[in-house]
Amino acid sequence: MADRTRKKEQEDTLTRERTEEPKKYKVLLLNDDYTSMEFVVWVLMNVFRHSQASATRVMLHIHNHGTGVAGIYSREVAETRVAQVKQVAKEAGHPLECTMEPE
Ligand code: TYC
Repeated sequence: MADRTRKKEQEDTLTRERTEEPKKYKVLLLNDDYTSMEFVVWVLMNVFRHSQASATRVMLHIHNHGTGVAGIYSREVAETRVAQVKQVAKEAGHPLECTMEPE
């Protein structure tokens, strides 16, 4: 392939990557045997802005299935939410775990 053609292809690729939607990340809460249901509902309402009904639904899903999605965000916001959950869980003395993964 001519060098010129290869260069053009590379530019096209770079342009396409720049115009793609930024990746979104799922923030997951993990079940455990010690964190109270009330605290998980509080986290879902106060960190992830769920209504009481939605927070209760998500908490019960995590309790029954082991994990569940608290919210979907840009990388930066997801990182901030994970850090917030870890901080409030630590302060409250709960072992609640929170992670993120690409959508
Ligand atoms: N399994 C916990 C209990 O029975 C409740 C719980 C739900 C804990 C969701 C963590 O992410 C969680 N008290």
